[in-house]
Amino acid sequence: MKKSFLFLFTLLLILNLQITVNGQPVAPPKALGPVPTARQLAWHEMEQYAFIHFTTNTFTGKEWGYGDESPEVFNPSSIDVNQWVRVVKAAGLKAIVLTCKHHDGFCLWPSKFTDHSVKNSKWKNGKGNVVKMVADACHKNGLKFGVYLSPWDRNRSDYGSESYIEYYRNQLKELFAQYGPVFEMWFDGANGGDGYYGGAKEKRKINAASYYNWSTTLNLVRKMEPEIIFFSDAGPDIRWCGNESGFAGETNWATINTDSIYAGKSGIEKLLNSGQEDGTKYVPAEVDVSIRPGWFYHAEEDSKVKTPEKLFEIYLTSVGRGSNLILNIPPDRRGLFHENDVKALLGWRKLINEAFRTNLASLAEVKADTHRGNSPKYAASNVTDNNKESYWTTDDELTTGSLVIDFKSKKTIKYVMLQEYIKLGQRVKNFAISVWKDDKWDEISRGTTIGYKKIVKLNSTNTERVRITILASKASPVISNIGIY
Ligand code: FUL
Repeated sequence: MKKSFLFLFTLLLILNLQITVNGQPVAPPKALGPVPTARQLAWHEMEQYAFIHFTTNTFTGKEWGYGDESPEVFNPSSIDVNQWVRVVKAAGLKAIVLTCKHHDGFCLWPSKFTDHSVKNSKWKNGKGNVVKMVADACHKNGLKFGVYLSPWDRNRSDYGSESYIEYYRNQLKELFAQYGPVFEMWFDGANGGDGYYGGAKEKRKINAASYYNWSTTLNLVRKMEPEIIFFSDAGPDIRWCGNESGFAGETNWATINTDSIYAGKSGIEKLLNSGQEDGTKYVPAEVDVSIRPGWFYHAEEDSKVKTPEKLFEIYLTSVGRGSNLILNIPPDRRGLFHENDVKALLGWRKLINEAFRTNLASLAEVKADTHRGNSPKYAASNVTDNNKESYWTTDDELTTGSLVIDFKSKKTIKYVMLQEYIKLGQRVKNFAISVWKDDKWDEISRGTTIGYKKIVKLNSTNTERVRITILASKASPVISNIGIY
């Protein structure tokens, strides 16, 4: 009994010494707001997932159905959602967000609030339900499931009036009650104007800032699914990256002032792409892009599937810039991912695996010019300890600092990966990467923001030492992870 008490006492003393200086604990840096919520942190860690666009457009060849399509045209000949799930997982994607209803208004589940759905299609004699199939297959196979329900509806006669908002909310209730858990809800900002609208065939203009009364709708969904992540141009949880070509800004702040930004507002693309250094809300960007030129499957685009190399480049400009990537893969008229898309996805995964197979930093010695309070709790070695909760940081007065990663022998390096400990807020404004060459430091790259993750592609270099210098930061830099490949 006595012995074990002594052991415990000694252990506590050692632990205490490690985080104290002169008996005083060295306090961590204060959070620099705005900071991510727990659900935003969990979302960051997903990094990449699939988008699936599937509706009558797949069978009519359109991108935006007018809303007058007969439900009968929806008739996949040999749908296999397990193939979707297998390929999505093999590609390293963590979830599927499905277009349960696109702008044409056709519903992939037999909604009781409309006849414009799978229940009036030829497919499975109207007994099929794509949403259920996909949600079940995701949940059974360890993928998360997300919902896209287009606010703009070119089929509904009451689009533009109050009753449509009721309809839209009823459908959300239906979806969340039956097919959850749902990790992300995608609110599309498109409001193109003209449509079928129950036969009216006219142009309708809504006020995107007020018509949908989003706060009521989001509260309703949040009550059903507290951990949901809401995507829209302006958040509230994650924002659009401002383009559909696959890149977040090289400077990419997760923070932004959302007060005057709302879904459908034009002219905000640049702002969404870079975020704002002094933004008042934490709303990181999501990069949405399709593996093909269109969002829906068109046979004539079979030869235009993005190559593994192009997808790898997109990976670097999305995940490698602290955003998440939502990569669209549209099923064909059989209801399968086309062979060309499958090949591209698997080739892409191979490129990622090869590029990031060996982290040279994990076995290297890491030293910093300074660390907070001289406490080992904030030492340089924390950036390679594989623990996302530990970090290197400096005293509060400092907003610069450098870390040297020493391999002890020459290595060929191609990528540097950096991560800030964003629980304390995004901070770094500028950094530089140097390598030891001819007995001195040679700067080979400069960057701006880091955030959740930054991957820097280098011209392949041979060196035994790499130096990461934080040149400017909003407050003491807090770096949790460094990888060198
Ligand atoms: C856009 C839509 O108009 C496209 O059809 C597609 O759904 C894309 C993801 O969002 O705003």
